[in-house]
Amino acid sequence: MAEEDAFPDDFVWGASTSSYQIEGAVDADGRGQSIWDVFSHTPGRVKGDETGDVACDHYHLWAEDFEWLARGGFNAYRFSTAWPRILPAGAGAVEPRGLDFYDRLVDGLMARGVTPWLCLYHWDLPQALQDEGGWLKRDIAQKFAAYARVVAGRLADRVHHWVMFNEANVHALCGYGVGSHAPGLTGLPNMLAAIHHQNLAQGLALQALRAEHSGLRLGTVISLQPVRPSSDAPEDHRAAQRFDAFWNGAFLDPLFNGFYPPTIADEFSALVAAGDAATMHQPVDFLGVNYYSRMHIAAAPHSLLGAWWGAVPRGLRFTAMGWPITPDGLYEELTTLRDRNGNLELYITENGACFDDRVAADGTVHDDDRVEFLRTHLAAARRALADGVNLRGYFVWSLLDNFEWTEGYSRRFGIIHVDFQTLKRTPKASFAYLAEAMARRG
Ligand code: GCO
Repeated sequence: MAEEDAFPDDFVWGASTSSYQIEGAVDADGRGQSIWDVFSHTPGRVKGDETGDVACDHYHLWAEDFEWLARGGFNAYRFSTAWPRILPAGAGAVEPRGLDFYDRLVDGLMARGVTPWLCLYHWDLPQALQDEGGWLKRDIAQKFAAYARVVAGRLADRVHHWVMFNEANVHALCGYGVGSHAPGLTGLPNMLAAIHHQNLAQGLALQALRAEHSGLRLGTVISLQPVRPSSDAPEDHRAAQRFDAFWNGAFLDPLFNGFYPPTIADEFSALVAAGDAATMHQPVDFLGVNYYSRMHIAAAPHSLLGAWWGAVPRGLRFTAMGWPITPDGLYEELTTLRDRNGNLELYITENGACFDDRVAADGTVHDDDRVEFLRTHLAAARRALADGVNLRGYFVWSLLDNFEWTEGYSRRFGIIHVDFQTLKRTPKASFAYLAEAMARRG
């Protein structure tokens, strides 16, 4: 039996996307500016100075995209709501047309038998809040919880799976630490503040939704990837441990234990107030794991953390993003999480790969390298299941080729090809592969 045949009948098969990466229509229906609108329109920040102004125009083409979900046999879909569509100024007046759009998405998914998974934040902070300090200021935590209440007030009657954040770790490191993502800030103090205030905001939102609604499955999504030292050198071991503490531990420990990893806890002491531990330490019903690649970390004395990606073992293949292809790292991550969090309900909420797809003369895209990537990672997930991991689902990143942040549209992760001139969607061989794998589940 092939690996993908052996998943449980109730296994969740989904695809993930995010608002800024696919929606476009950045000025439609009262939407306010996000930090990614400002960042992408700042010359030199995004390859080719591309922006999410149009992206996949999912705002208008969502019905066609959902038809593909149905045709593929997906039973779930993770999307994110754009905070500035719903609260254009970040707080205060609600824009009903923003909520109406997500109403259309939810009803459109349910009409096609696809369960909506709603992510409240995938990096597109209202610029108006950034102007007041954004994730650097502690009061944003209350504003995030208020935003969560507004969204749940409209959609919790139909949406039962709620993700608080997508990859707060990547957002803090890239957006506030090294400046490669919006809002383009740098420095350890900025990153520490963004880490802590997202952890606080997450706790408050979980408390609010738990208190005000019943029957919801509440969780969050973190990019969780095993860290190894690039060499046996002591400085590389120290660098790997420090990077692991910031990338993985600074998000898992506050949520599941109420404290920061001991090796870095003192760096947060100026930010942590009485009661914060209890606020961050909230029960969740599931954890979403975004997995791409094992991380090989080396000492980098002049970098933000004194640690950065370094040499990788010989013989590995790479995706077009330069990420090593390490499916065994997914098995390692899942079994590590099984052992550290009481075998909590886990979902792979992102897994996929970027390759330089070629469109054949007949318009087909034979992305065999992406098929092989998905096959080997599904096999790793199946092996983890067989070893007792409480894995309940798999969401591919991504349904569509989309705006890959600072890489713009040059880096394609979709199982559906998007021609960004015509917006034509063409399912790739990987779409057919996943559809076949899911069909065999019955
Ligand atoms: C992430 C984000 C996605 C990316 C994807 C490829 O995991 O970084 O959730 O928005 O597009 O991972 O980099």
